[in-house]
Amino acid sequence: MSGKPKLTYFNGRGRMESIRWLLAAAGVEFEEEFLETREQYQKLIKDGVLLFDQVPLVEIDGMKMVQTRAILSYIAAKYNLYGKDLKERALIDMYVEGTADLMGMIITFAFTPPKERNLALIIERATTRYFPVYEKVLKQHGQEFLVGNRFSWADVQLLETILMVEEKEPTVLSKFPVLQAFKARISNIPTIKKFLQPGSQRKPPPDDQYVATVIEVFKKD
Ligand code: GTS
Repeated sequence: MSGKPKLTYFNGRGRMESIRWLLAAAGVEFEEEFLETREQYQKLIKDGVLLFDQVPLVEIDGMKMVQTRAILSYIAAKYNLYGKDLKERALIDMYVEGTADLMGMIITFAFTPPKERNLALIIERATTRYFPVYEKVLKQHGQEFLVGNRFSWADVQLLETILMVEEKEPTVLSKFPVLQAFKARISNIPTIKKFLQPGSQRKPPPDDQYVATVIEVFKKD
């Protein structure tokens, strides 16, 4: 074994993408195994690797971790991206859950029948519920990062979310000057800059092939 964390998931974003972002931001190299067939998934279950028969799976520090939130918290804590005390950690958790709620709307979008997709609702939630909060927080304390004047998981996940929403609506930050500056600043952190370059392990937006693979792997026998 190389000692690098090993990620098992589809060759696409889904729930694993925030984990890829966080590892990359922490400067941690990782390996990936892509789920492509139902047989692969069934073998993982048969081998007793998946605690709840679900992915994402991350093998790290001798553990076979599942549950996205648990994996992210572990990585954030291990690489000092989780605040200096419990109160900072609580703030980071709140900010992260806000972005996770917004990203969740986008992640399910590709799996929603075209006639039922509601892009306008995503943009409305981004611009009236979530982005105003982060704009205000950054403006009020005037610091570079969301929490404790120090780079954290909250910054990483906010940037990931901003870029995801911009893929749907490029002008979405037009009324958020502080977030525009935040985006430029965080994108320029060397580990993140590297992850944003072509050829990194960052995944593209979901396409039909990705959706078809996920449906095939989880189809009922
Ligand atoms: N709470 C879990 C987490 O956050 O990790 C949910 C994981 C989950 O539902 N994973 C899906 C799965 O394994 C795959 S995906 O939604 O990420 O594409 N589903 C199979 C099943 O039987 O639930």
